[in-house]
Amino acid sequence: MKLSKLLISMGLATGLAFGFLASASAQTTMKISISTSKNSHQGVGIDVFATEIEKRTAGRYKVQTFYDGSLGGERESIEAVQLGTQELTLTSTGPVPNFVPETKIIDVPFLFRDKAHARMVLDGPFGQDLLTKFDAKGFKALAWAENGFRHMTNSKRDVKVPEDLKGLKMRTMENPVHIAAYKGLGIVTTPMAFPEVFTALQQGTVDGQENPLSVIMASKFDQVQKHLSLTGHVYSPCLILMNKASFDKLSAADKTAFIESAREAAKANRARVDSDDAKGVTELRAKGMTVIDNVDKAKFVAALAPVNAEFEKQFGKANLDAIRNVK
Ligand code: EAX
Repeated sequence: MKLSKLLISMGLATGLAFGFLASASAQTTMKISISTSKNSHQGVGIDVFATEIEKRTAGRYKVQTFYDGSLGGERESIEAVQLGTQELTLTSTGPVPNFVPETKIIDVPFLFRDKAHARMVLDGPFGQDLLTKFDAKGFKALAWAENGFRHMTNSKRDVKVPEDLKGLKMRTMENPVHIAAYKGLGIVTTPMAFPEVFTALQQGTVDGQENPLSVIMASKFDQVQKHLSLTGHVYSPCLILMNKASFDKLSAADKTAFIESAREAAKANRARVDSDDAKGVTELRAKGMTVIDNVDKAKFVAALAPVNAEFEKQFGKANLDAIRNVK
């Protein structure tokens, strides 16, 4: 072999070896988790996220999806994302005030008129500004998603008026705003991580819980709860959170890809919440639940007046009104 040929073939071999190494290390795998099942509004959200990320980064990033709280409950997942042992999670705002207290205001009951109002606030300047509050706490908040409006279920009785809630032992999220409000309604509050809820309802550790139709259906709470009241007492936002250091390492184009994928995920998630809301009552009745669908919300708002006065002090009446007045 002539020297020139030898050099060319050596060069080729090295090139191939480097090429191989480069492509082998070019794929980065990340984890994302949810507390509900694959066949749920959150499952749809993270599935779309994973597909979009692969597409938008030409396969350089791959997102592994974990359902049913298999990596832990929401608080644990948020902690894992903060520490970086897990890159991503889609979580409700339930446990979030313990990490980013500024989010508390959006967990105030009867703050949003309907889903369109909530989505407008969260996708608008107020919500987008709130996302930036996560930066200082080790997160990049990519986008808002949702669970929908929360309703009450229990195994004891139909809840038509606030008085019916008195003395009911209900599981709540680990959320200080919810807990204060539900106590104000006379509920015996039992904060608990979501993965424990089904068993707690089944064993009668608690009488009831509250969650949107999307969550009630995905988690088959109809198997362990008889009474559902469409109280719609609070909107339940979700967030797609990413470990800040993992996000900061991305190229500018990949950062955009991650944010846009999260927005696509939220779109799919919200569309599924809408379809769950549209068919939920019929489905849950068919599964044997008694559904009170004519709850007088004004009575619940009135019962919450003393707690609301506290919220106005804590969050500022002007701030609450600014959210209420978004049209
Ligand atoms: O995000 O804990 C809850 O009740 C949440 O709504 C549930 O984990 C879905």
